[in-house]
Amino acid sequence: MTGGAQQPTRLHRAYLGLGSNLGDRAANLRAAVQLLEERGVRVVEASSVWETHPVPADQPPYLNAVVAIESSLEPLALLAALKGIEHDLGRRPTRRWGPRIIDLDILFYDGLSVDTPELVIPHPEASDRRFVLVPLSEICPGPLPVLGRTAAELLVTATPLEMHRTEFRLRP
Ligand code: A4P
Ligand code: MG
Repeated sequence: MTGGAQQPTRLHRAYLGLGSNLGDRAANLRAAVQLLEERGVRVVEASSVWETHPVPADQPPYLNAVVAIESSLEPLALLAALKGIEHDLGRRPTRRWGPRIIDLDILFYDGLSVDTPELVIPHPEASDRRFVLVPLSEICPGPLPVLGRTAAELLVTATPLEMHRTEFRLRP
């Protein structure tokens, strides 16, 4: 093997879903964005912040948003980084779909399909959730990776959910 120039780092593009329904929800979302940037994950686009009715309903309302990122992290390394940020922001394991300080989900990653016990991409609920599809439609108007349909098309049949846009911003 010859020495020489290093391979350029390959950047991947992914979409992340952000949610919070405990504590200072807007501050939690902003802190997550800041920690992503500090850990080398570049946030290239950010949706509005939406207040959304919780699913299931026996918990406080959520703030939800979606960001597009660029990162050299492979999918499992990105998942580990997200879990680390959730932990650092104070999230501790609770029941599935229970209230949380912060939830960071990988919705799409390049054009990749993954189906393993630790990681499923596209996120299995992405195509039916208004709290994902509405913010996603703001920053990704074209066909979604793997699914091949736009968020607006999927919204036609998505389960109804009360939600409204807020004045909060993910970044200053
Ligand atoms: N995991 C598998 N695939 C992924 C992926 N693509 N991204 C695994 C992130 N994680 C993924 O997740 C449990 C495990 O899923 C992880 O350890 C990872 O290995 P979790 O975040 O610890 O638990 P969870 O969030 O309770 O489970 P899940 O199934 O991810 O729930 P969701 O789908 O995130 O739903 N209502 C409103 N209005 N807004 C919300 O944001 N969120 C939820 C949580 C419920 N209701 C909501 C909202
Ligand atoms: Mg989750």
